[in-house]
Amino acid sequence: MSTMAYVALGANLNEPVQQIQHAVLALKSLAIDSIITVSPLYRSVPMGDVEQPDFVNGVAQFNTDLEPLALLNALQEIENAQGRVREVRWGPRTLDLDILLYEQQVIEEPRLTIPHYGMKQRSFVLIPLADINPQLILPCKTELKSLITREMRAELIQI
Ligand code: ROI
Repeated sequence: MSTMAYVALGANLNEPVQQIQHAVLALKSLAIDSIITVSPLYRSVPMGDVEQPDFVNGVAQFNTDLEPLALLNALQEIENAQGRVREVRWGPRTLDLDILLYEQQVIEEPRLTIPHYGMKQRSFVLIPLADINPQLILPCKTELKSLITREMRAELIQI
C-alpha cells in the first residue's frame, strides 16, 4: 500500500536553488512511478536568531511505499549526499528535507514527529503546501488555508 507524503524543502548554502532541484531528482527515486509534485520555490528570510543567508523553500508531494522511519532515513541520506553537516542548531544548511505530513497519520516517536512540529507557524511551509493542495485539511482537522495570514504572504518572494 502506498501513502501520500508531503516533504518540506529548504536550503541556504552552496547554490540553494540547485540544491533543491537536485534533491527533487533524488526524491523521485522514493516516489511510486517517480511521480512527484513540487510547489513553486520561494525566497524567505531565515527564521531564528542565527545570522545567515536567505533560504530557498518549497514543498514536494508524492506517493511512497516507505514507512515513516524508512522515509526519514532516505531523506537523511539525500541530505548527507548533498553535503549536509549537522552543526549549528537553527544554523545554515545545504539541504533540509522534513516530513510534514504522512497522509493523515499522527506519529510521535523519538526521531520523528508528524505533522512536523513547527509547520503551522511557518509561512515558508504553509504557502507552498497550499500551492499544491489548497483544500488540504490537517490531521488536527484545521483547514490549511485558515492558517495563512496576509503577513505570511508578504514574507515570501516567489522565485
Ligand atoms: N528559515 C527559513 N526561512 N526557512 C527554512 O527552511 C529554515 N529552516 C531552519 C531554520 C534555521 C530554523 N530557519 C529557516 O531550519
